[in-house]
Amino acid sequence: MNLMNDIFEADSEIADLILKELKRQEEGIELIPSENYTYRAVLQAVGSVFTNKYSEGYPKKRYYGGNEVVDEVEQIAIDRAKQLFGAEHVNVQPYSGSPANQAVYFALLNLKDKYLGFNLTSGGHLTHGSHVNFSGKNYTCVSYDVDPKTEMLDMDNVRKLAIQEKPKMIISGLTAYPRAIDFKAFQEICEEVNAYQLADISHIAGLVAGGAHMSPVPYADVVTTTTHKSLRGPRGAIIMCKTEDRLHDLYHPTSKKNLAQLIDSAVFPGLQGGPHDHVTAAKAITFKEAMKPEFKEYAQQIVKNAKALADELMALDIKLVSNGTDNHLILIDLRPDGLTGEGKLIQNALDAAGITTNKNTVPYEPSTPFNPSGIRLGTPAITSRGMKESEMKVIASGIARVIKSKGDKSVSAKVHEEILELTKEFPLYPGLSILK
Ligand code: DSN
Repeated sequence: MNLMNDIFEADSEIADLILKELKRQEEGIELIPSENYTYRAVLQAVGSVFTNKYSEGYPKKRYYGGNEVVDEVEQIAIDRAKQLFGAEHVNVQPYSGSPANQAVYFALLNLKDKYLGFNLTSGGHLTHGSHVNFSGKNYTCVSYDVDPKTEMLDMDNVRKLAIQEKPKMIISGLTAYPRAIDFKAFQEICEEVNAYQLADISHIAGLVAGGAHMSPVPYADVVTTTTHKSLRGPRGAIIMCKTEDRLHDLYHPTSKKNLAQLIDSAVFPGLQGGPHDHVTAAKAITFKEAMKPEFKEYAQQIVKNAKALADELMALDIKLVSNGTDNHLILIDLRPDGLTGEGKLIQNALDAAGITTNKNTVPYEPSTPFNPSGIRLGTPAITSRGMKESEMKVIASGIARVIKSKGDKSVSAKVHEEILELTKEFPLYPGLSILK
């Protein structure tokens, strides 16, 4: 059964656009590090009848009838996530990464409370304290940054800042930082200054699940992750946490709730209404896939591909932030090529070459976030397509030529021909007929 067969009859305009997007995804090289190609089973679960149901509450504690099947699905998703990550407690209901982080703030902080977050322009996320986001408007964020010379995090500096500022929470995690994060060192600092650690592993969850990056789960009080990035699942998120509140007597002395209960009640009824049960079913499928031995190989290959792509780019005289990568992510610094503030120009030129990336700030960005000096790349999606080190050479060559040409249209057109040849060898969803 293909639940999507009816789209043509219901709305041929949208059906055509789905086909057009499939073609774009199939013919291009997807290098946005937060994107991926999910499993066919996940696509189908998201299109399933679970979208019809309302289930406010938690398994066996619902506010609507008819939830006996949803209860089974949600409990399976919880149990699998616990097993996959070794977590004590998991909430699988957050709609996406930002609401998941918002729920943690809501559970642990009072308005205006102080916390430390990673500077957005150097690799943190919008929800880690940006002044335009709830995290910067409602709470007092003090940002830590990378070392200006190495462009890497220096844990001694984070520790000094934590001792000076006495935050209630420290966020570890990244969206544009190409290096490994030492979650154990973050936890030691948190314990020294009586702060909670919130580890946001949205980008690296697949690497953590596959053993290709240190897991924060044994250390951090709370861990959030989206499920659709390197983990390859549906759009959504989960929150993992310890059961006990290590800082209960200090910060929640009158509360009868432990940490797990604080988090659950912040998600529902604190912030969200009915969970997206169709997405919960897809999350359960994703966690099952991620427990297979093949997923370990996949996670290792993401990192191998990122290293191969980084090495090849550097061999072609492209400057990378921190001169390399430890994870799935690469940040190109365009400034040595005379392209300060021209990230948008290069993103567009790469789009014309069939290579999808995103413009991004570099540490201590001299231009603006809308016209930044960097390009962010990542390997989860191309690794899902089966590409390996030899394909990274072809892709690096195309990227380097586009950058060195400073966005010359004829260079992008030539690279596009090569990309079309390459992607033909790696069909996306082989055999899938999305529409009749
Ligand atoms: N938009 C995601 C990213 O690209 O990193 C984070 O929310």
